[in-house]
Amino acid sequence: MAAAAAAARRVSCSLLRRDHRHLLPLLRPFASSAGGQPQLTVETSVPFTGHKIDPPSRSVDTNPSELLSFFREMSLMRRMEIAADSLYKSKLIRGFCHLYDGQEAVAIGLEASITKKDAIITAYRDHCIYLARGGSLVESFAELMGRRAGCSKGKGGSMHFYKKESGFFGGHGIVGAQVPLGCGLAFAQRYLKEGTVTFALYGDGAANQGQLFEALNISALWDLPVILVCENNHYGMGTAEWRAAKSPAYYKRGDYVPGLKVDGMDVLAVKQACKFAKEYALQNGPIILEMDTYRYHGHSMSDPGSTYRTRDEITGVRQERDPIERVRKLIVSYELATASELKDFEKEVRKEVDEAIAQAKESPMPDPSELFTNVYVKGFGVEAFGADRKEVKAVLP
Ligand SMILES: Cc1ncc(C[n+]2csc(CCOP(=O)(O)OP(=O)(O)O)c2C)c(N)n1
Ligand SMILES: [Mg+2]
Repeated sequence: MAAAAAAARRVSCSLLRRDHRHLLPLLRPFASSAGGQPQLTVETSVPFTGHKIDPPSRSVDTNPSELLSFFREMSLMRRMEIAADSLYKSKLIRGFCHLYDGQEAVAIGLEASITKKDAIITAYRDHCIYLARGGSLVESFAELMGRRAGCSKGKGGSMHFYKKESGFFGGHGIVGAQVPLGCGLAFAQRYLKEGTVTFALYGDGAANQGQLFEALNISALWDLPVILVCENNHYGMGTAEWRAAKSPAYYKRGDYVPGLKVDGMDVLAVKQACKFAKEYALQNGPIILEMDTYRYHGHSMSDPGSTYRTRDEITGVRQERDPIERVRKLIVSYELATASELKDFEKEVRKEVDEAIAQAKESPMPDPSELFTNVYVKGFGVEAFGADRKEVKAVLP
């Protein structure tokens, strides 16, 4: 971080290196330095496309420390997921495990536009959202390895990360089920007049489910402050979107509910869209954001991810649209840090992840009595039988 601070102090907006002049249409610095930091304005990679709404501006305000923190946080997420892959292969993580590498810009851009009083709820691809909400690496790895120090006490595993105090309501394994729950959270926010919103994230596969439309209908009818975020990574397990959806324009699928199509690989575009959506939802009710994104790993650890898509497709996205590389280019062309400083950054990140894994491994497995806590049964291990549920069998831990 010391390198980042030093780099940020060195920033001079008027100094775009000669060899980066070709980026001028993309980068439009202006000389304001309110708050001590130079303010930067960056154009999004592509324009937003609106459905029943005028889209926000493509010019996004940012500053050096934000860009550096985006780089750092996305690198941390990327490294965490790659390390989880290795831990899985060494059998230290078992069961379900869905990785988020490739999609990091959605988690980071969303977090940059809201507060911890706003709520987020997502499906099973949840590790990085948890991290973005302020969760720690140790809690994440401990949860993945089923240890006591995990964010769900080692009882949830990969799909059930949770951090209620920071407005993160999971981590859900049943495809689509989190969307009606998210609408319920928004109902509570409206009822309690909290002035906050809920972002309910779901995949392109989930986007075809009936429950989504039922929840959206009632949310629109009651003007609930909910933002439906479709993370369109273009596949639901091994099924390409065109095999599953008559209309893959998910931002339009709310019909009477407005929507916005966003480049989900561009963290600044995600930030701009989420800020816009929050303001809209507080005034008017639901809106849909379709994030055009991509997952580098297979669907889960049992899927190599290369039987239903070509290697060229994956390599092409990495080369052309990678969210970390995009921010790296911005940082270097603004001279906020050099390429070698960013490499040092990444080395620090790698060390941080390794240390967290070592610490998480020291945490013991949950006590067997935990089998009977936090389950929907009254009392420890008590089950009721019979038509009138009057026969009771108690199994003590
Ligand atoms: C109700 C239900 N049906 C099926 C499954 C099995 N399943 C798990 S993930 C998945 C694909 C979902 O794809 P998508 O919504 O695009 O999310 P992504 O994995 O791409 O993030 C399916 C069918 C499930 N968990 N729940
Ligand atoms: Mg998908």
